[in-house]
Amino acid sequence: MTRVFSGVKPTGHLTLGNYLGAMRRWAAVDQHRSDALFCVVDLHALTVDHDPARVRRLSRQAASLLLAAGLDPELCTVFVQSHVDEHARLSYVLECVATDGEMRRMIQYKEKAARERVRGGSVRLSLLTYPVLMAADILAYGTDEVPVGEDQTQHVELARDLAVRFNQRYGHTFVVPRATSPAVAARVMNLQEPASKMGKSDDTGPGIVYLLDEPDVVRKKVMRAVTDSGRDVVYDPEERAGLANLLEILAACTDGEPAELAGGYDSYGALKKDTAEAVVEMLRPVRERHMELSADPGYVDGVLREGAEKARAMARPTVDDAYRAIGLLPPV
Ligand code: AQP
Repeated sequence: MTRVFSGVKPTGHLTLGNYLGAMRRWAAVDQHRSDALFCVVDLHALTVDHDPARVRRLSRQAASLLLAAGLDPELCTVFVQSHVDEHARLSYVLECVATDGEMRRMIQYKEKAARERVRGGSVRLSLLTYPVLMAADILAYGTDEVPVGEDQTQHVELARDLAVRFNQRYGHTFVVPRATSPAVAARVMNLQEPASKMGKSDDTGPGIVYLLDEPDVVRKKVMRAVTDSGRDVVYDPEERAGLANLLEILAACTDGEPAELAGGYDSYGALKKDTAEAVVEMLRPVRERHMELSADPGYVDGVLREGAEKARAMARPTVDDAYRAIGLLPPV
């Protein structure tokens, strides 16, 4: 059976981008057709300036939202990265096959390091090595497929490269994974800055739809989305990015096709209204289930406890193999 692994990072409240680019597909497709693990990757949240209490709170909220989005612990494994030591154990070994040049070429590193510098902060070493830890997340489980939004495909490519290099140097140890992305809304853009990805740790709140936003807040954000001075509704991601983003969001919510949907509108206002309602309706059950789960923290704890046990048992043999293969003396 195909092994699938993916995760969300508790660096902020989860967004419509996280949902359309990744979580929705995990629940609707991946958990049903594969042996799947989904993880709150909390170690990755420590790579930028962070507040410990907030990371803990957001980790719990992200776990609850994964379940609220439809992940079923009977079908898949849901857990928190830091509860499974194998991720950090394997990461070190993979650092010994990765190069600093590879790390410095990562687009997300360049963008996030630049942002940290603008804010006057220093860049944590862990931000540079973050893609290696992500490779460890993936390779520890013998993962075949990594369903991610487009922004993460470069990191999955790196995981592939490291797996191939390790196998060539030290003998076959890792399955070589591949990224998969949705056909529509693989990169949801910020509603206020359509040239930038909708990112949960960005500062432009009005451009970001959070999964837990009240319906009226969602409506307001979508109605105020930046478009352009044109009048006709056409799907042109290159020239009319804001409009294209709205059409992609509507298409993703209604299982439609952006260019076809464009033909049905003669004003931006009508498109925005329908998009807002489609988003509100899509998120309604997620918010409701999240509220129910918030009232039952013992249930979420139980899922995470069992998930970590299962994940540990799955990861340990591969990580032990990697330790042996690279030349470390097994415990005596
Ligand atoms: N805007 C997006 N469009 C489509 N997919 C997206 N994803 C994130 N943003 C978008 C996908 O959601 C999954 C979980 O993402 P993550 O938590 O690992 O964080 P990220 O990729 O770094 O994105 P964020 O939300 O913007 O976080 P910050 O701001 O902290 O960097 C991934 O599969 C991702 O592709």
